[in-house]
Amino acid sequence: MNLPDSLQDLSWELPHTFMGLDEDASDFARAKTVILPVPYESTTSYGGGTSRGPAAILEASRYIELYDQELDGEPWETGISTLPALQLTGAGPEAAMAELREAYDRIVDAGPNKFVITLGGEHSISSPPILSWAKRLKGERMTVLQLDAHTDLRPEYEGTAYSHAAVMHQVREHVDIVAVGIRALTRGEAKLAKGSDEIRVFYADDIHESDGWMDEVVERLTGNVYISVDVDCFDPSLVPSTGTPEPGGMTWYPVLKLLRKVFDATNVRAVDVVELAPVPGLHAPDFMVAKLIYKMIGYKFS
Ligand SMILES: [Mn+2]
Repeated sequence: MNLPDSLQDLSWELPHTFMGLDEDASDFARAKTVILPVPYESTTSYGGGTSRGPAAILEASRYIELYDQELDGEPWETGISTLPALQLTGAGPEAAMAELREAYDRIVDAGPNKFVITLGGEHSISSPPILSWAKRLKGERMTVLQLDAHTDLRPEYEGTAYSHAAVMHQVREHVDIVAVGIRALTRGEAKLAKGSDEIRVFYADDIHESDGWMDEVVERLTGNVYISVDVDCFDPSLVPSTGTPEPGGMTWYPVLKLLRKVFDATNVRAVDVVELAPVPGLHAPDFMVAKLIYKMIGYKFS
C-alpha cells in the first residue's frame, strides 16, 4: 500500500482485488492471471443488473479460502492481477464493443502469455475478446466452449447485431462453437446449429443424467479454447441472480468436472464469465461464481 512505513502495519481490511490479494501477489508484471472487469450493460432484455456483476464477484472473492483442497495447492501464488473496471462509451453498442476490442488487444499485447479472465456485464462483451484471439492465432482454429442456457445465435436482437442474444452469431464465422447446457432457443437458432459443422450443441435435457457427453465435448475442442461462461448455464436454484433464469440448468460438480477435463486436454487461452446480476442480500451466487473463477485459475496452472 502506498502509505508511510509507520502506517503499514495497522489492521487494514483486505484490498478490493480478486481474492483480496496484496500489491505483490496482484502485480501485473508477475501475475499469470489478469482479471478484467467490464461492467457493461446496455442491451439486456429481461431482468437487469449485470453492470453490478464484476464488483459483486470481486467482493465475494475476498472471502474464498486460498487453499484449494481438490488440487492440494494455493493457485493464487501464481499471481492474479485485478485491473480497474473498464468504462465503455455510452455511444451505442457498436462503439462500446469497438472500444472493448481495442482495450482487450492492448491488454493482451502488454501480457501476451497471461490468462485473461473478463468479467461481465452482459454477454455481448464476449465477442471482442473472442475475435481478438481468433485473429491473434491466425491460421490456428480456435473453439469457443460456451456454457449457457441460450445459444445466442440470433443474427440480431432488438435492432442490434451487438446484442447479448446475438453474441455467438457475431463470432461464428471465425471460430468453432461448442455450446453446453442449452435449453432455450428459437427455431431458427436450432436450425442454424443443426445445419452447421462448426457449431455443436449439447442440450441440457440430453446431458443431465450422465457424464458420458463430457468426453465428446473434449473431442470436439481444438487445441486452442476460449471459455465463455454465462452464469445462466447453472440451475436457477443455484444462480437465481441472472437476467433470464431458465429451469433445468447445470450444477456445480458436473461443471467443475467438465472444466477440469477441458483444461487438462486443451490450451485454454482466455475466459469470460458474464450475466451475473447480483441480488442484494443474496450472496451465495456471487460467491459461487467467484469460486468457479478461482477453480479455473487452479485448473489452468496446476
Ligand atoms: Mn444465456
